[in-house]
Amino acid sequence: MKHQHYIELEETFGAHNYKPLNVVLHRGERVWVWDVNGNKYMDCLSSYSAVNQGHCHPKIVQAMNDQSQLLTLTSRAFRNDQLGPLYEELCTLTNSHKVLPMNSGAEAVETAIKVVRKWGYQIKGVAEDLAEIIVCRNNFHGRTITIVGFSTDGSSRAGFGPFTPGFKIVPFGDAGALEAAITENTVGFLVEPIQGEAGVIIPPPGYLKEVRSICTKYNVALILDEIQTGLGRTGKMLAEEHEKIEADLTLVGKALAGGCYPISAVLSNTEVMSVLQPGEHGSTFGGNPLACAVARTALKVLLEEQMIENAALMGTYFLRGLKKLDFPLISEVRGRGLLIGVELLPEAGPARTYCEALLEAGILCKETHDHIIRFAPPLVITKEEIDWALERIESAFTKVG
Ligand code: IF1
Repeated sequence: MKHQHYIELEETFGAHNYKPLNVVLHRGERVWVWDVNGNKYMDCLSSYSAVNQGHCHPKIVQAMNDQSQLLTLTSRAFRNDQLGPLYEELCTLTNSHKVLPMNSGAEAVETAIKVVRKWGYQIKGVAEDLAEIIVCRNNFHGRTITIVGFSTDGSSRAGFGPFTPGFKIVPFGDAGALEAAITENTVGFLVEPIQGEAGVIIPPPGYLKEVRSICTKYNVALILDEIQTGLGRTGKMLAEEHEKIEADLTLVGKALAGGCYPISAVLSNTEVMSVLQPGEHGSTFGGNPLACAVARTALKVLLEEQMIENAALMGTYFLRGLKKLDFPLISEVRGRGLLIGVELLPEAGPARTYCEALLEAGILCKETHDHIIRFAPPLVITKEEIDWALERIESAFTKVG
């Protein structure tokens, strides 16, 4: 079928909730993807950090093949032989006590909201239905009604009201503002260690440490959304490690199964999750044996192939190379590990134009807002592949600029 025909099918029969670049992909391997005409591209988005281990990692695919011929779904009405081992391996890797498995990142966020509210009423003693959770301006935590209700991005909220009450918004990176917003009804603070969608916004050094001590001081559950920053993306297993803190609840998803299967999880290293009793929360596919088997291998290769260390090394190398680009229309290059944002000056024109030029040059990436381009390749990228990319980024930017 022709490239254009695939596009027409999507446009004709699909809801238009995305405006994708007009590349029709057919195959992926490590950092590379090929379109239906055999053209090769470097994937510098990694499906928003869900393909950290590289496309179609052979061991992860093998695990998926093997388990899919054994047992794919049991529901949680019964037990299976993959869930417990995943729990143990996840807790060991993240220094957690408990795991609650879900499927999408948004479901993990919603689960955390339910758990800290219940913890607030039962343990902290907040009056029924008065629990408050503080979030940050420019947050991105998913697309459910409750989550977009506390978004500050108009396009995420418009037309979807009415929204869930009980949320307060404070500026990101401002620990004083967080402390000032806490009341006797505050049960949690939900925050991304680095704001991905907002444009790879890195908080001031020490922010997360201050936030940790404020939450401890006022007995507020610190919920770190590591769905995008976690699992090696920033050069550590979890981004919280850069400031040597531990959240009360940590949310992971995306790369948890290496981009081969949807699975997310709420990790708790305090007793917050003990408030949940049987039958009070769940999901048909949550903790299914196929997801767990794939996730176990995805975590294993992340460690065995030292992808996290590689993300730190290659991230520093990529960042340095981008900072050296001789392109005056770049206002800032920032990032941690292989989560990098290139901010353009307003006069550079829309970032989408640069993404289209990069597509022509063989690089797939995505603009966030209209003036920031995110570069987040799989963590297996090599120095030579980064050099290949830097050359083409420079020529594509110059061509547009
Ligand atoms: C889309 C954005 C990124 C996330 C964080 C929770 C979730 C996400 C920090 C929800 C998901 C995805 C969603 C996807 C595009 C992408 C995205 F542009 F939307 F904002 F990465 F920045 N917490 N992010 O980044 O996880 O329910 O999607 O599994 O909605 O288009 P999910």
